[in-house]
Amino acid sequence: MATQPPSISPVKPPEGPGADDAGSVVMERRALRVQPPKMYQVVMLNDDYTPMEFVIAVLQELFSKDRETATQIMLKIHLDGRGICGVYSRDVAATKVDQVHEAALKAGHPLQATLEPVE
Ligand code: TYC
Repeated sequence: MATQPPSISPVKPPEGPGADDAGSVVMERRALRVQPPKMYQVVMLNDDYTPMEFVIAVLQELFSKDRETATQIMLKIHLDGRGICGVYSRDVAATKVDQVHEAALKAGHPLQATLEPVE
């Protein structure tokens, strides 16, 4: 991502009696506030067919979870219908969703994931 240069805006000098440099232009340097990037959570959805072990493996391999954490997330999805796998910048989150779908398709499972902006 390209960074914006500081904005420089011309400021009118004071005019009238007492203004010693009337007619000249003063350049004021104002730094732009840098906003933190918007973040996106990858949400995995439950289904009745994908094996639990496959979901655990996906969480370990694509979302860098240890086995215990992956198992807890998988069980949460199984019970609640959905669960958060991780929070990333938009491009990284979109890539993770693609990777989940690619791995599921290759293995013949209907596992689905989506991304949602974090408030
Ligand atoms: N519900 C699946 C089963 O009983 C397991 C599962 C968990 C599937 C999480 C998808 O995202 C998922 N085999």
